[in-house]
This record gives sequence, C-alpha cells and structure tokens, in this order.
Amino acid sequence: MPQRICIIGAGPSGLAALRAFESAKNKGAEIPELVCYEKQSNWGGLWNYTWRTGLDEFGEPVHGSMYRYLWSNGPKECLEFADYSFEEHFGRPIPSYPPRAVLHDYIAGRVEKSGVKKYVKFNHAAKNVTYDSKSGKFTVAVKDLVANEVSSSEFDYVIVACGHFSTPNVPDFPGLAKFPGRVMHAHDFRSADEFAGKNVLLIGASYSAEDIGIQCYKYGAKSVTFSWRTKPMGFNWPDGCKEVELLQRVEGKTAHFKDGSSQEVDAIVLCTGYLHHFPFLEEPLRLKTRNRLYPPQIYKGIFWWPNNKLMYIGMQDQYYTFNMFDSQAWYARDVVLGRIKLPSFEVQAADINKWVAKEEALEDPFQAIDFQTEYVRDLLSATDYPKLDVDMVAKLFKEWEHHKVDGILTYRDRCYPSTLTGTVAPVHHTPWMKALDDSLEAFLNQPGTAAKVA
Ligand code: FAD
Ligand code: NA7
Repeated sequence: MPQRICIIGAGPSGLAALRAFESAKNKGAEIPELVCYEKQSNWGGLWNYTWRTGLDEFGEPVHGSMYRYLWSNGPKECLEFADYSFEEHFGRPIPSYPPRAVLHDYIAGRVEKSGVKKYVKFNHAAKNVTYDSKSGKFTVAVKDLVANEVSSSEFDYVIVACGHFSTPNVPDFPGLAKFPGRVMHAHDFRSADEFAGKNVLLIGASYSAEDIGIQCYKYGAKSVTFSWRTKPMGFNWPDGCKEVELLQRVEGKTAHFKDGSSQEVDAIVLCTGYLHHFPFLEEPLRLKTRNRLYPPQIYKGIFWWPNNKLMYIGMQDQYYTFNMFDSQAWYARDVVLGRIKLPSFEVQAADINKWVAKEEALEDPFQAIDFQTEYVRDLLSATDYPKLDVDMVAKLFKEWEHHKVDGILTYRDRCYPSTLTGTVAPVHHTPWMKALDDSLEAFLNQPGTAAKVA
C-alpha cells in the first residue's frame, strides 16, 4: 500500500505542502498519495475573501477574517515564494504593497501552474482526527458539506494547515451588554464604509487594531480611539486618532479608560487576537498555545512531540508568511520521504526548549525579526528549496518597521527590491491614502505598462 498523507486546509500553508511534494515528484521522486481537505469552495485560505460572517451556508464557522480594502501590511518582497516571483506571475514588476485580491491571484497562480488542484477536495471540512498507536495510522473523518455526508479514511501522516487567525479571542468589558452601538470582533469586520462619520473604539494594540483603525480613518470615520492593555503602538497618528489605556467600562455611549479619560463612541471593534482552536483534533494531538513565534511542543516548529507523524504548518506568529510556510513544507516533505531523519524525542525536547527560551528573551521587534529569520534559515539549510536570501528579507522587514514609524499612513507608498530578481518595485499610481478602489484591475492599471492579469 502506498503511504497516504492528509493535509487539512488549502490556504498558503496547505498549498505549500502540496507544492513541496509536487516539486519532488517533478524531479523524479516517488511521493505518497496526497489528499487535501478544504472546507471552503476555493483555495487561498484567509486571502479568499468572503462577505459572510458567523456561520456559512452549511452552518460551519466562517473561516475568513480578512476585510474589503485590505492591502498587504508588509512588503510583498518579504513573502515572495523563492520558486515563483511576482514578476513571473504578473509579467512585470508591481508595487510593494498589493491589495488582497492581487496576493490571492499570486498564491493561486503558483498552484494552478503546478497542477496540484487534483489533490484538493473542496467543501470538505475535517471533523475528527484520531491516532491509533497499534496500527500507527490516523483516522480522519470529514464532512462533504455539499452532499451533507460524513466519511472516514486512514492516513499515515496528517498535516494540520488550517491557520490560526479565525477563531476570535473575545474578552468582555463591563457595560458592553448595554452599549447602544455596534460591538464586533475584528474577525467579523468587513468594510470600513460602515464607520464613516462615526467615533470608533478599537481594543488591542497589534496588527488588526492598527490596520482596521487606519482603514476607518481612511474611509471617513469621525474619530478613532485605540485602547491598549500592555503598551501603546506609539505611531505618529493623524489628528482624530489617539491611543488611550485599557477600557474599564462603558456607560451608555461613553467609554471610560484606565488613564481616567473617556470618549463618546458609536462602535467598538475588539481587535483582541485569535485562539489556536482545533476542535477536530483529538485531545492528545491538539496544539495549545498563544500566538507566539515559537509555540512549544512542535519540534522545528512543525512536528508534534511526541508523535512526529502529525505535523503543523503555519502555527507561528508571523513576520515571515508564505516563504516560511514553504520552508516548513519542504522540511516536512523531506522527513516523510526519508531524506531527513529526526533525532530522538529527548533531543527534540531540548531543541524546542532552546528556541522557546530564546524567544522569551527577545526585547523588541528587530530581535523578533532576527529570531524568525534564524528559524527559517535553519529549515531552508536542510532542503532543496530554491535559494532565499533571508538576510535581505530581514533587512527589508527592519526597513518596513522604520517606515511605519516614519508614517503609518504613508509606509505603503514605499518600494523595495525583490530578493529574487533584484528589481526595485515601481511606485504605485496612487498614494495608498487616496487609493480607495482595492480591486486587482485598479491596482494593476499602472499607466504606461501593460498589465497581465493571470
Ligand atoms: P489560512 O490562510 O487561515 O488558511 C487555512 C485554510 O484551512 C483555510 O482555507 C480554511 O478554510 C481551511 N480550514 C480550516 N479549518 C478546516 C477544517 N476543519 N477542514 C478543512 N479545511 C479547514 N500575512 C501576510 O503575509 N501579509 C498580510 O498583509 C497579512 N494580513 C493579514 C490580515 C488578517 C486580517 C489576518 C487574519 C492575517 C493576515 N496575514 C497576513 C497572515 C495570514 O495568516 C497568512 O498570510 C496566511 O493566510 C496563513 O496561511 P495558512 O494557510 O496558515 O492559514
Ligand atoms: P495579535 O497580533 O495576536 O494581537 C492581539 C492584540 O490583542 C494584542 O495587542 C493584545 O494585547 C490584545 N488583547 C488580547 N486580549 C486582550 C484583552 N483581554 N484586553 C485588551 N487587549 C487584549 O492579533 P491581531 O489580530 O492584531 O493580528 C493577527 C494577524 O492578523 C496578524 O498576523 C496580522 O498580519 C493580521 P497585549 O499586547 O497582549 O496586551
């Protein structure tokens, strides 16, 4: 019997796994049978936009957390796949901060070309994964959402690539139950238009708060108030935006903060992060962690300890994204193909502890970038993934951090060189603050160049 691998999720992480195996196959290797279950009707994970919130048409929790007008929050040059440049996909250089639809097109383009669609079962949600130590096999129960039928089959390996920015972390605050305006989590935020002319309060001090806040500002909110728990973001906010300490209570429409200040608000968006939530995995297989750069209990950030046949991809907090998922997928593939031999569980545990301790000593975002760079470098050094200049990626991430401090409304107008081709990205035809149309067509319609929409 050929070996079988189950991949749960066809977002960037699951697709990285499919691409890794396909690339080995193209070079003549024998690969196991691949089955990828994807609960949505299309691939691309979070990048596959949905207007839906709450439950989907099948009664499943909606996966999507991305919103309209979402533009890349980091330079595209930092996430470029080493085996598929943006220039190859679009037929010409494009600006550094594309909107969501353009990145979805890029992600999909690579896998369309490599022909891995045949492995993906769309509209199939993984419901239950168990492991039998006697047979050494996993049993995976999936629901065909269209046929409304559950079936099970056995696999030698399982790769969990279902993402971890989908199940909202929703704290409570006194008075929210009686607040007369809209209260929502970032997971359910879809369009900033709704908040034009409103006073918006965002709880949280990370990427979601920052981006949803400046979106609301861009699309005409009357005021934007950011409320932090541990420390403020500290950007140079425009007039109408401010940071305050943590929300203590809401009385009517008045929000009261720990620093003694208060603010009339019309809407509250909880940008309080997400839970690693995997109800389809039986308890002994379930990764439990907060959002961090090195979740414990996965060796090399991938292999479940102590059952290495269960693998996780993309479970880290992320500076690196697409190319980090690739580095993980290539490593996982080589372990499955017997090209890399994993050490004893004792050695694995010591290695995990070493990385976790290193992470806990990090003092600022620059050290955090170096940490994740070292992690990706370590994985890449063991496989035939095409050359990725991680030192240059790290340099670009650090410039990006400075550019955000220089101007939180203007950093997306910056241009960076591709680490693959060396080409410096062209300036976008419209400054980000004025670019209200986030469609692929509007973005690629760069005067004087012929856009190739793949
Ligand atoms: P996901 O993209 O979440 O994909 C997981 C897939 O698994 C989904 O298709 C889902 O339907 C499927 N799935 C889940 N559960 C099941 C199940 N039980 N059965 C079958 N299928 C299942 N990264 C960047 O690089 N740049 C950005 O600008 C950026 N912006 C972001 C903005 C937001 C609001 C969020 C939430 C994240 C952002 N990210 C960004 C990070 C993002 O996590 C990664 O870019 C990437 O999407 C992660 O890929 P993934 O495959 O691990 O997870
Ligand atoms: P993050 O990056 O995990 O950040 C979560 C934020 O929520 C962080 O600032 C937390 O503050 C804050 N938080 C969490 N719980 C609370 C409570 N109870 N009260 C106040 N504040 C709280 O999630 P994001 O959604 O911002 O980003 C996730 C991804 O989406 C990211 O990769 C982006 O690219 C887009 P803390 O600092 O812990 O005090």
